[in-house]
Amino acid sequence: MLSRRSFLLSTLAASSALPTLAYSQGASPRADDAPPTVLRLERRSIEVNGKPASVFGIRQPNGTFGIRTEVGKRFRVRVENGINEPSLIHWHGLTPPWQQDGVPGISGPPIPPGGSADYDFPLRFGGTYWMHSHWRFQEQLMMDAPLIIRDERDRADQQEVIVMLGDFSFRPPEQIFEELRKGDAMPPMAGMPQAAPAAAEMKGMGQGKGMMAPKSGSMSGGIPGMAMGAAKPDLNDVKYDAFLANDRTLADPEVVKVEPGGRVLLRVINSASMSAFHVDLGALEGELIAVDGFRIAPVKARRFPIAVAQRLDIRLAIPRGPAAHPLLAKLEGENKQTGIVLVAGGAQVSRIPGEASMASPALTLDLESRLRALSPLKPRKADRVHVINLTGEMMGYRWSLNDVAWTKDTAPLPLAKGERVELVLINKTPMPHPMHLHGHEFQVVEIDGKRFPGAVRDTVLVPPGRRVVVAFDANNPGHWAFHCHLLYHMEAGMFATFRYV
Ligand SMILES: [Cu+2]
Repeated sequence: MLSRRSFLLSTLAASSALPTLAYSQGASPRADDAPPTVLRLERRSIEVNGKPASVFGIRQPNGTFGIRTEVGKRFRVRVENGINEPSLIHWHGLTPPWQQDGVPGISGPPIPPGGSADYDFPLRFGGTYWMHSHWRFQEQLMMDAPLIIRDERDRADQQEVIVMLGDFSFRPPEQIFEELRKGDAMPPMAGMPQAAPAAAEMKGMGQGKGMMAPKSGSMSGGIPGMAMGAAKPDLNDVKYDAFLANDRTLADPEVVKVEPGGRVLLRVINSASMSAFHVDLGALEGELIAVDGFRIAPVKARRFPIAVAQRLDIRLAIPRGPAAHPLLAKLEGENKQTGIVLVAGGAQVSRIPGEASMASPALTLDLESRLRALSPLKPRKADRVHVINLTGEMMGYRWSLNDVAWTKDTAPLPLAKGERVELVLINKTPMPHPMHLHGHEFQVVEIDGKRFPGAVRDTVLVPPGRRVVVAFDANNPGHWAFHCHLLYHMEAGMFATFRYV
């Protein structure tokens, strides 16, 4: 553990921005500063499927989950670790000095039980972000919260509604990971006795229309060397007990009162550990105005894909007249769903089943290829290109980048300050991987050989067999993580770092 003094010294050496980060037990803020916003890491109890569940939470002393602040302000936060294990919180999508990025062993040490850490850096952009633990499997146990930075898109006549999506299991995450490694939780494969009912189920699902079989029917995954083009994507490694929207299932969903004829800014955060969804607005048409916090040319639709760790800002116009408007999130490849209900004018809320009549398709890049950034990167030739193959297999649950499963001894990928960098992400596996870069926003500039000025964002989905190129400017020197945001893939080693000073 670094002392406060040595940490400040190393921070000062690395940055001229004078951040006041201090990882030490009981450190107090500088006397000349206003008190920072306190975020407490805590244990809490929720009810899932009628049973109590012990999970984590990140709350201010007044009970607010996470933080809402404004662009242009500084992010002045003290994290207090109130749980009986180490933790460290990552500010997903923000661009802090690297020592404040919250990745244990890369940005700095974890906060010990009873300890605290102070953060102070400028907020460069508005938008919908989130925070989550980067320590072991704490994210699976809901050590996460919204991080909203208000800007001009927030209007006085518009109601903000936040939806945090999650996947929940009563099994401890360590056990889930163990089962994945041993193959206990693997899908039944062709030739195995369990495969028969699964195959029958798949046949009953109707072919074509891009409909994907549920995981139990997916026999392609886990077969190494299988031809990518012919294989159905292998989805949903983990069998979850429930899918949550703001901590609740559809058996008892959150009901939000809205004004008939009013406007809503819906901020959807996919904080699930392993699960991608389609956000289904039902009869309402939504206007997608930002992805991962960054503005895009608006896209109108009733259904939007959201991969793990991504965010969607969607404007809704609530119809006049009393009505209940369910906002659902449908698990890709299966018929499971979760969601909340907007109620205008005291309408009755009828029960929504947790299972839809039809399975949802797998996420595609159809929307991604149509997105256009409102503020794209300046066009520029890449100074450096990293080709990063997404590699691995279900067998033994081995996941890697360029066939290297990351360890502390893995050398960082090189780049240099001031460079335009392009990452060529090629998915060689039968599973989709949502890839996240820390400390920088990137722009999607190519899909399967077609160049276009796509969305600026921080997490991009690379489906099986696809090639996605993202570009970013190396403008935030430090040591940064780049990884698949599927929690158990990351833990298995689908992770790399970039280092430049
Ligand atoms: Cu992955």
